[in-house]
Amino acid sequence: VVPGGQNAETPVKSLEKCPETSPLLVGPLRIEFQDPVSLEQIKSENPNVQQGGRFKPKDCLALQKVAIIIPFRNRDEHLKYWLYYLHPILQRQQLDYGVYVINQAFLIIHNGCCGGAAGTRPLLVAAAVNVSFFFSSFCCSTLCLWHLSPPGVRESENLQDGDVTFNRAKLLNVGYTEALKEYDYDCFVFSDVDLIPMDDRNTYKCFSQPRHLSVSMDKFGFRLPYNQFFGGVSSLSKEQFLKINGFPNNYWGWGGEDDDIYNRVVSRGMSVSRPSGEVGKCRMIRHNRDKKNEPNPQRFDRINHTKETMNKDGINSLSYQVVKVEKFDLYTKITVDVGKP
Ligand code: BGN
Repeated sequence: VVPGGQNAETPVKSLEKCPETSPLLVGPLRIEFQDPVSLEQIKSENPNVQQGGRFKPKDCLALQKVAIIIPFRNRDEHLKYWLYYLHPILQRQQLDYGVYVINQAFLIIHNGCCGGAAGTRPLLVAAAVNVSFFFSSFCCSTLCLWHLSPPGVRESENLQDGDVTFNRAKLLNVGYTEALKEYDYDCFVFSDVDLIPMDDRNTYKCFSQPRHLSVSMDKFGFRLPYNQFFGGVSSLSKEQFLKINGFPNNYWGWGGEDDDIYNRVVSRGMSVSRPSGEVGKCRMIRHNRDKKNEPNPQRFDRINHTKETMNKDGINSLSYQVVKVEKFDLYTKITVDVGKP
């Protein structure tokens, strides 16, 4: 017993840092999308993943705290494959991580189809987020997102995904913001839901420069489609993300937002880091073009003006409404209304 009454014999159990390269990695992986996978199966194969899709290694202190942000709408089949393949990989990579699926919805109260909902009365949207708002007869579109039967009670099963144009980059900004409310993440990996790495040495972490991870996609013949390509999967530390004022909020529809992000990175004097073409191989799950994600005709003009717009459009101008936060076994789903063009 040392002076002061503290017991010097009590071993202080402090975890050692995990090694720079995880000893658990296996290298190339077989990735295929033939056989369906079920959430139950994924759950039982990943017993150490905690609620909300969280994990940290037991035997060492992870080098980075990584939030994985997935912009999402209507792709549950893809999400299952993503969870099936990525959870084992991310655990082998010895990361302290959480998976955040940012689901784009749109709040419209449709009086016509929400029988008995005429007049003005408060509608409580998810008590958890403490948002309430009023509706009256002002909005009437083809869309009924919230179907009211008992007054003031939302029937979430009537939630539709919205007839509004997709906004990938804004969803990524939302993911960054929401993940930080939950944990002190220092690294953010932004991943499309349909991209699966084919080699676990492609570590989903941050580097001294913003990183592009999906460098050799099967869709592009396992090559970069062009040198400035920054789409698919990328990672930025909190610091790097803030240095570029986050991502643009005004790219509605398909294309260009990743080029804008690339422009931001370069214009702030950073460069893009990449794994080798071998380690960076990945597969994309084939799919038809989504509805309401048509190529954005403004993208050509927008990416020509990143330098002028990036200071006022980004994480500093982000506004959205959280509709609900759901903690599932394998991921956290955050449904948001990001508005419309
Ligand atoms: C590019 C798109 C990217 C997309 C890649 C790969 C644009 C901007 C105008 C040139 N960029 O052409 O957003 O990730 O293709 O599909 O359309």
